[in-house]
Amino acid sequence: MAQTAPPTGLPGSHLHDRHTELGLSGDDLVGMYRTILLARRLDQRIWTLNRMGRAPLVVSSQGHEGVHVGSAWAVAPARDVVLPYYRDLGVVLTLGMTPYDVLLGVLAKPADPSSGGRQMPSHWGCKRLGIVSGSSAIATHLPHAVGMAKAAQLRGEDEVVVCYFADAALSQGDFHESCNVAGTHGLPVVFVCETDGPAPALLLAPALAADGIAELARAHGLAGMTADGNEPLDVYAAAQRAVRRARDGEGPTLVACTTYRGRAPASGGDDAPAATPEEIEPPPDNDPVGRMQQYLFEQRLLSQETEMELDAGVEGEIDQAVARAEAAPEAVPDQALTRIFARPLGPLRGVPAGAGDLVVDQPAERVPDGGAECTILDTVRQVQHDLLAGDDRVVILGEGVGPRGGLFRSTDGLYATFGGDRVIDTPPAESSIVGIAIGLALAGMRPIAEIQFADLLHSAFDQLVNEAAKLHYRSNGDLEVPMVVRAPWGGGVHGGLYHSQAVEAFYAHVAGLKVLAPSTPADVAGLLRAAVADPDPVLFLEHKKTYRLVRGPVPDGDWTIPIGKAAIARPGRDATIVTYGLHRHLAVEAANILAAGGGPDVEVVDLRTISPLDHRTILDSASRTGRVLVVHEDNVSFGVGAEVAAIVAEEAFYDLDAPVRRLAMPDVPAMPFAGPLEQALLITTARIVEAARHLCDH
Ligand SMILES: Cc1ncc(C[n+]2csc(CCOP(=O)(O)OP(=O)(O)O)c2C)c(N)n1
Ligand SMILES: [Mg+2]
Repeated sequence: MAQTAPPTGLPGSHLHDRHTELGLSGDDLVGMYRTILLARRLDQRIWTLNRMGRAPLVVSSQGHEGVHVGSAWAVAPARDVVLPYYRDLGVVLTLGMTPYDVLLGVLAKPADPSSGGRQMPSHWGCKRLGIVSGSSAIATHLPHAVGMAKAAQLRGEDEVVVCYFADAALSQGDFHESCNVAGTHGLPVVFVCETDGPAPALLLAPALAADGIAELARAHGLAGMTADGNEPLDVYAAAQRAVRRARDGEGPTLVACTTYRGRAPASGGDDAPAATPEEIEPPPDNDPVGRMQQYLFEQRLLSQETEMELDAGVEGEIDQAVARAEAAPEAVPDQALTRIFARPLGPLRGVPAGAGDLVVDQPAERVPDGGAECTILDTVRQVQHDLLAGDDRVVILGEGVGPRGGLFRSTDGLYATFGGDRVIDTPPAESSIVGIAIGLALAGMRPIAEIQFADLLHSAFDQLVNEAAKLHYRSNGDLEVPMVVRAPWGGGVHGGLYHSQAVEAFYAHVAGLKVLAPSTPADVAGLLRAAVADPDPVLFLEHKKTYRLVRGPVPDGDWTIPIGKAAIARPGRDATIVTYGLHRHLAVEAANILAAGGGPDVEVVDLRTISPLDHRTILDSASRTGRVLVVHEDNVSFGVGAEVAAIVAEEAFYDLDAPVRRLAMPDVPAMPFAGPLEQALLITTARIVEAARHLCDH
């Protein structure tokens, strides 16, 4: 290789050979430099395409290349798992994505390996390369990294999970909740924080220096390291140590890297200038491209001539990638309607016939006869026991699920039988409970997360709605989230505002989630097994008033009940009550009272699954009886009743003899504690009798 005289005496110059100390060869160094240069040139090209009107959005990575390539060089691609931040072009190039892959994303082409054009550019993902799809939220992926690291720890694998984020994440609860669990469990995870000064949107918010960030990590039980992010070898040294610690079972590390923002963070209305010139322009010797180049010159690993050849090679590779990506086929509209569920259970509402994913109808298994009488609570416990015994991938996690056996005792005895690796006590932090379950599921486990009360699930709304529900869609079908979240719901137990809520409508609204609310011990058994076997995220709601009140036979065996199928709880001719949960039992009781008194013969449809809703059973019943009453204890407005009423009105209107009615809780915030106030809101058997009679009198 031709040699050039190295510049000497410059600030930041490297007179000693640092890379050999770090175990890097000359080829490694040239490779690192080429990747850094590729990231810079590709970013510059994407800006150019943007200014020419050929690329709709740039999420710039300029300035961050030293952090990206320096850290990702310490990762074993496709063996370790990486959860990048949206700015991490250099990370994904190091891991094996090509400029063509990147440009397919920039141009939102269907062949984009990250999301098939579903996400904005730079929301990276590629299962083949161990790159896990992220959202636009700044810290929701941290608990996923923790869950994936927990899976590696449980399996005894020496895989390391590396998770990137930046300063803004430090203010998020998910950061603190994730560090807390990573630290207390000693997980094989490396967090890399890219500090480039306050974001333009946050100019007034205090920023932490790298030392402060590392200190924060130490407080959570992680090792905290700092690195000069403009110095790729400094970053590599820290990342290599952190990865080695994780691989050797020594626990998690946070590497805080200081860098700078070379351009506006993204294109758009406010992309120039992003901040004051002092904030966006690096001091002359701070650019990681220049620093690495200087090091290579000094170490005689590169000459000006070979550097120019290398640069021309990079430009040529980008030219070709642009041409190929621009020529790649455009998305076709029907692609918007696919890959919502890994296992679609019915045609999706609003999707035209012939579009969308192929639905494979699940044949209903025959449920055996007989079986011991059990309560719902006994059933939940026994089925979880059997699932843990039958499948090593099943783990239970939640607050107090371990030796204490769960708040309602629904995991009683499971810790003693299966130990703390299978029945995992978590801190009282719902977002991380669900987020970690997502990570476990992404890593191929079958987590069952318990939330003490459905009312407390709201702090995990983000994880359920923005993450679990969208991962399959946003990864264009690359990823699945086979996770079950169990939560006791419902009122009538003097639980007050925060231990009584009906939450099903919030989640049933979300495409990508399956929401179950079974009401008999047999349905709980069959549907809990089906939920754990299902490749999609399932919210499994157990009405807490039924826990000890409702008893019924649970046949032996591991039969399942198909998700998305309602049951006729009581056949009838004159009217249909559509309901679920506790109110299935009250509705059957009401129907029996009416029949005994010579009144109408009322059919009761127990939905069992809220989403996907069993249209066929509802419409068949509505068409036969001509009258429909929906009963639920959730607020009357915007609830399941509204959806059922709309479907019946749209598709069975001419079979109706009366308008569809709803009997539901008035639109008050939640059930109050005082007995008379709670009584005022409860939907009782007597009220169902009255409402059904009124409907039949129409
Ligand atoms: C949960 C959440 N809140 C707010 C935002 C809006 N937002 C987009 S970028 C950004 C700042 C990010 O700053 P930083 O983490 O330092 O990353 P940088 O853009 O500097 O690389 C914010 C607050 C978001 N994406 N997610
Ligand atoms: Mg920043």
